[in-house]
Amino acid sequence: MSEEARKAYAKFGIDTGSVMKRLADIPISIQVWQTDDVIGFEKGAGSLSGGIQTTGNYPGRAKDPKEVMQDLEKALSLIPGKKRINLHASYRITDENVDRDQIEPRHFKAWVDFAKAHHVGLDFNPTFFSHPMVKDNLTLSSPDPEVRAFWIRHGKACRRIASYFSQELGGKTLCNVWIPDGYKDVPADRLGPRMRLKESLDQIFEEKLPGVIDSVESKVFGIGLESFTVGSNEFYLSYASHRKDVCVLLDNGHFHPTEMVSEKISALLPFFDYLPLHVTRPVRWDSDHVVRLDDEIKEIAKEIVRNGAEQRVLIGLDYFDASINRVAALVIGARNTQKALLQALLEPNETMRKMQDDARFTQLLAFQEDWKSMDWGDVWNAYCTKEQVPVDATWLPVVEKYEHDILSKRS
Ligand code: RNT
Ligand code: ZN
Repeated sequence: MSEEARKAYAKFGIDTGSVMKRLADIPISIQVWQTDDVIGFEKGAGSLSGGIQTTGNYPGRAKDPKEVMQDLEKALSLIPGKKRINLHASYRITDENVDRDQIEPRHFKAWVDFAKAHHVGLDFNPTFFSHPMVKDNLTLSSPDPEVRAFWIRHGKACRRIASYFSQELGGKTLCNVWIPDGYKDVPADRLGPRMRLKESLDQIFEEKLPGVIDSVESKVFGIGLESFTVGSNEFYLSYASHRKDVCVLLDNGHFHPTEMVSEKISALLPFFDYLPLHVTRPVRWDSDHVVRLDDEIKEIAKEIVRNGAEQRVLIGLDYFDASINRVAALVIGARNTQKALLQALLEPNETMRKMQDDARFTQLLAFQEDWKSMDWGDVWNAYCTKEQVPVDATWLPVVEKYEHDILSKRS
């Protein structure tokens, strides 16, 4: 790093060395599903359902565990700092013909081996979509008791697998429940489905399991399910506050376009030990574009860092773009998230908080704006070098070579 950059920050009491250490310690959970367009490894898997969609047909999609792991390895080698891998139940690796309600830890042993080899933690998600037992777009809220029972068994099985990950790898594993349940058109009964969802969740969360952080993820609508979502924000917030041992996950693609998840973080931190996030970029809808270094990600990062919540807000990426190189997509979104965190760590947060408390708002505005042209890019490249990953503008050729040698040869 240039001496000028170091000095410029030191002048405001910011030690770039300790900032880099803090940044390296913030885990980013990398979504396995970006590598294969959310298809997974189940027999007959192929089409994504549940109101979510990948669009694009870029060549080189990973099609089996070997290819997915190969792509993840490449991405991990280009992303600095602490990483985790975020799995879905549909990514189990086994020759056994087990359905989702029968899965066990051993079906995920290969992932534990992968995680150990790459010194990463694992997070987990039950898969409540792309399956014949999703009946009329419903799972845990279905009026059919058999459908509900199937998905309750699945939820329970997944929490045990999450607990196994934590036992094997140390630390805690997030197990996040997202269901697609909803209606395309105006329902005649809104309470019935929500009461059934509540009861189903109660059963799923009944067993106390060590090492698991349980969360529930709301959304506004899905494609084909525009009029009603059973698991809305208010529903899950109430559910989680009521129970205390479950937290809510905020996906920043799951709110109305003028609502900001950055604004919600400080509203939840006083009440929950953990606040998991799905970091994504919605374009006009929950489109899950690759995370750019835009204003909202910067604001989210500030809310995490200046509240000292780097180990309480659990950052997971959740986007899936099939129209560009998928390894590059992972790298770009992860590095942008980290750049936002770095910028936040480099801000003189205490000085600005004091300005606010003293009602020195002119000073604060001037300071916030001037701060935008500080030379954080210099610190970023120094950080990448320290972490032994390529600096900006040098990682892409690595991915291009990988595309040429490996991805372009995939059928
Ligand atoms: C869907 C949710 C959910 C999924 C992943 C694949 O709208 O965001 O989190 O994207 O679980
Ligand atoms: Zn999500």
